[in-house]
Amino acid sequence: MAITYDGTADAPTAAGSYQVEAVVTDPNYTGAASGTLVISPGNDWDSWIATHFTTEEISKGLAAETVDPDGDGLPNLAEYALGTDPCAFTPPLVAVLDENGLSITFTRPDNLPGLTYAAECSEDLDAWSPALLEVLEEGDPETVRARDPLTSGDPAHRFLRLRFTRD
Ligand SMILES: [Ca+2]
Repeated sequence: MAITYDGTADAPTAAGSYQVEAVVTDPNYTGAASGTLVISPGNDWDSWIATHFTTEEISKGLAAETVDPDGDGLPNLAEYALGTDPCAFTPPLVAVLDENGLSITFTRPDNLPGLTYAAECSEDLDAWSPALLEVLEEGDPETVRARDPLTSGDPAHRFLRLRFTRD
């Protein structure tokens, strides 16, 4: 049996779509089959980096967690956490003030491995305390809201931020 993937005998490992041909090579039998092999990219950090950055960009440090190559204010780890493109401008997240407090609503890919989301609020950008993080709508992506109910401190001077941490 001879099996080829896009015409070569080497089985692919990178994400993509490959034409597979299988041909019986036994002199006493004949047969052939073909199909398409689809390898989907994983959703872990390393797969995400490999999907969005070239080897050269990675070696230049453009794929590091805290770097922001598209200059949109979201470092790469935040782009990964939010499921956005690290090489194209993403509109900033907007905080909304209403009768329930200060909130930021965002979407995120479901079940990114090894990633923790947290929300924190502050009056002075120095001391931060935990804020509520609630899933509004499950799915992939799912919709999540970070909320500071403004039940303590000075509601006129409040800051709300999202924190993403990788194991
Ligand atoms: Ca960015």
